[in-house]
Amino acid sequence: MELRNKQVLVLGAGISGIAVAKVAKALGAKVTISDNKAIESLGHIADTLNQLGIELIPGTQSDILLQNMDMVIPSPGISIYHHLLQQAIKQRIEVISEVEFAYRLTEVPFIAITGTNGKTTTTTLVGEILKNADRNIVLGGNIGIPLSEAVYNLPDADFVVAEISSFQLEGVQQFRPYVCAVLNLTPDHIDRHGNVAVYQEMKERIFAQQYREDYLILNYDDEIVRGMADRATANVVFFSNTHILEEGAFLRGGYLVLKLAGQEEIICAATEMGIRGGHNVQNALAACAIAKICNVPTEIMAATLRSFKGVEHRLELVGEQRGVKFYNDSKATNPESSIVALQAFTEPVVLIAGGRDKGTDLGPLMTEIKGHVRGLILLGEAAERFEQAAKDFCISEIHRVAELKDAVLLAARVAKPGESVLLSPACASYDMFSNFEERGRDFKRLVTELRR
Ligand code: UMA
Repeated sequence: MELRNKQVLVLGAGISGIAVAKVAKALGAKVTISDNKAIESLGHIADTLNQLGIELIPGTQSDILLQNMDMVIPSPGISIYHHLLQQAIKQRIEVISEVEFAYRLTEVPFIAITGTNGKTTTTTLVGEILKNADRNIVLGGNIGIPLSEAVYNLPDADFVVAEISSFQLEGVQQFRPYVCAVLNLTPDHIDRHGNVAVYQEMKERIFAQQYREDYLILNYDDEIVRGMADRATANVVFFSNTHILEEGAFLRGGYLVLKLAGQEEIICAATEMGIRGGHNVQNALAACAIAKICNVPTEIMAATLRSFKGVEHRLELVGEQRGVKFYNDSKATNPESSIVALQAFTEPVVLIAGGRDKGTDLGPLMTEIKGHVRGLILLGEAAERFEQAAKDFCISEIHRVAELKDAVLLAARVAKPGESVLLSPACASYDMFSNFEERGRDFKRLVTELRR
């Protein structure tokens, strides 16, 4: 990508914006970064950017910022309907996402993973399998590592393994992954995209530019995702943990099986896997289908599935107290994630839920809670609505607490040996924490303090 003497405007000085600004600068562009926060809250960032020769403009994001710009790169958190981006499009200034920028930086083939849930686990697992097979990889994207910087720093990689969100897909044009996967699709981020149809449209952009020689991995068990095959140009490989497929990755008699080009291989038993739950079997099947396309031997997939203990804040086992296991699933920021988490438990669960309410239908979650949960502890802005919904479903043991600390202490008191305590909020964290990571770390600290 030729950027010398080009004027680039980056919108948002979060981790994505700062990374892409640095790379654009290194490629010879004149870079301006604008953030709607006041300068006082950008202090340390301002110093760093200043040292790099990147101009930071804090505060109001008005059309004047577009003057003389050749390209605008919005951060993923900024909607394409932002007035400045709409104005840029009107003025025929190129608007691309940081992922599109990263894609244009390299010839290295992309493996891109999207879906409503399971993206981070699957992306990490694919990365682990490829690393164990001695492939040199770049890992990044929505997982928290800006892709542009990661790609720029490792130009000789064998693969770029990227977790991709619907936000990032709003601004892609040429983005063409060699292999991509859509894990599942349930309503999420409706506040951003307006409706489920647009959310799905954004997700489908992940495969829109693929060629016939590329691969698209789709969840056969998810009707909407299965239907995406009708719009695919690439080779479609399905995965399923409920159907024995003629071709693809599937579960048969408790074993993960790969069958591609008529050749069948058994990977391992689902019970041997280091991560629990049917949803993780699906994630593992998707990861193995991807690994197979990258020519990884089955034994390496199996060994990785046995040793892989999951990702922080996703059904993460924190510890055990008097026969009660504590799990941190702070990443579950919507009801669907909490439903799949609950389905991973065979023992009764004391569930800690609540946070910033996304206003989604609570019926399916309450049905799951009724089946798996012995005690429900609610906190945060959503507590009242959750409590009402739980009462409507005749859930008997409901507690309300003010702080996460109270929730952990109460959970430790009410859980019986052999049961598990699960933090799986089904809500965003922003009412009480900066992000889900902070909420998860706080939970882990509180659980550790129980021992004292
Ligand atoms: N800002 C503006 N103008 C606005 C709105 C925001 O200037 O109108 C500024 C804010 O003041 C802030 C910056 O933009 O300084 C924040 O940008 P951002 O929200 O894009 O955050 P980043 O720190 O750059 O993180 C982004 C992703 N964030 C989002 O998609 C919201 C991270 O995904 C991602 O890990 C990171 O880039 C690296 O690629 C997080 C996320 O919540 C984990 N993703 C969503 C999810 O998983 O549900 C999609």
